[in-house]
Amino acid sequence: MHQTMRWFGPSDPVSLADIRQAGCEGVVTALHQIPVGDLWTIEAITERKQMIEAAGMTWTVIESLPVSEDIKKQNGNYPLHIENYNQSLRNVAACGLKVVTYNFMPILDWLRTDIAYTLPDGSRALYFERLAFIAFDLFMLKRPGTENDYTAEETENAKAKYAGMTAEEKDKVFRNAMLGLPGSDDAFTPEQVLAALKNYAAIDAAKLKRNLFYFLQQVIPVAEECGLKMAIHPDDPPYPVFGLPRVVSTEQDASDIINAVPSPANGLCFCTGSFGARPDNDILKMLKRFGDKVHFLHLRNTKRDEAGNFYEADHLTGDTDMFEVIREVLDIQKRRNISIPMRPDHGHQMLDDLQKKTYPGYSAIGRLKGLAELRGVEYAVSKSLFPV
Ligand code: DNO
Repeated sequence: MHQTMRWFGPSDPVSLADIRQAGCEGVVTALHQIPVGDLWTIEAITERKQMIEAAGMTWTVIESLPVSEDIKKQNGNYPLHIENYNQSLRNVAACGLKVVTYNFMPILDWLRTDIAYTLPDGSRALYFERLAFIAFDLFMLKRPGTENDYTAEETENAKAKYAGMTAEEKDKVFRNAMLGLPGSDDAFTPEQVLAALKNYAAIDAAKLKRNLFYFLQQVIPVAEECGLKMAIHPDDPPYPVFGLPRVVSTEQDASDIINAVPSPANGLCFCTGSFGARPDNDILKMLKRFGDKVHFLHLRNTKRDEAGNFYEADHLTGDTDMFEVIREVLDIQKRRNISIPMRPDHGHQMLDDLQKKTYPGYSAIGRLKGLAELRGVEYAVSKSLFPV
């Protein structure tokens, strides 16, 4: 696997030098300073690329070239945004980049209720507690129309949960649920979220999927023409939240997307952590089925419980058998004769990370530990199964 780490750009407290010392050959980043929907110019791309190369690495994957809300809803400025998207694709290809990640989650990207959940060893992880989330939705966001989304029992339990929470706990859940997009320090406000939700009132899962397919029909031919691979990232968590449809959550979704526009350019960012938060996603089966369409790998593990909660476990423990995943990836690589870019997605906050403010999930030492463990498994599997 081609080992990389995500870098949020010059303002990231984890530097390119840190990433290099972690043993990465490549960097995954985006031009976070450019507003969603605007054009990525050759100058801006080149400037970032040179920065990475000066640190001794390559810019392997763009994560993300974000898709605007107008494109997802197919209203407002969406024709212009698609035009800009296609020109940005041509520009990144002209600069020598090869893989572009994006997602199609409405309004919010990933969502957690606790970004500093203390594990028994004292390190901290990201956590999604279903009841805390429902309590937030019902009693803090006060979203209209929640009746259909939760059972009477869930509502009762959330009421009790909310009543038992201290002001500090409520504040923490509130801040975490309203966190902005990865790479941004701007949190959403409940007013913004409620207003944005209204715009999705008429968009159900079938409509959102049609909008996604339309987007693919517009951009995949351009990506194919300029030799780029598009890698869609799954929903996180992989089911509807706030009554919003989510259409990149299951094996069926992945297969629908791939079949919507058959092309070598139309593929997946296979995130074992996001798909894996859902018990009916059989990660290994999906990896086997979609192996030829995996353009980028996020390797991460989650531990679920029966109540619908999950936390981010160590990379090698949790519900996904990482040994089997890596063994399968090495098979795929051999068959396709490529080295698939991967990054250790997220990491715990541990040791010096605990003293440092980094983007949630993107601490230096925790991710280095994850990467080192994954690298060890890869080394052992490749030595034993594919001796040269
Ligand atoms: C979270 C990330 C996602 C991912 C986007 C891709 O840590 O894996 O935010 O970058 O969804 O567009």
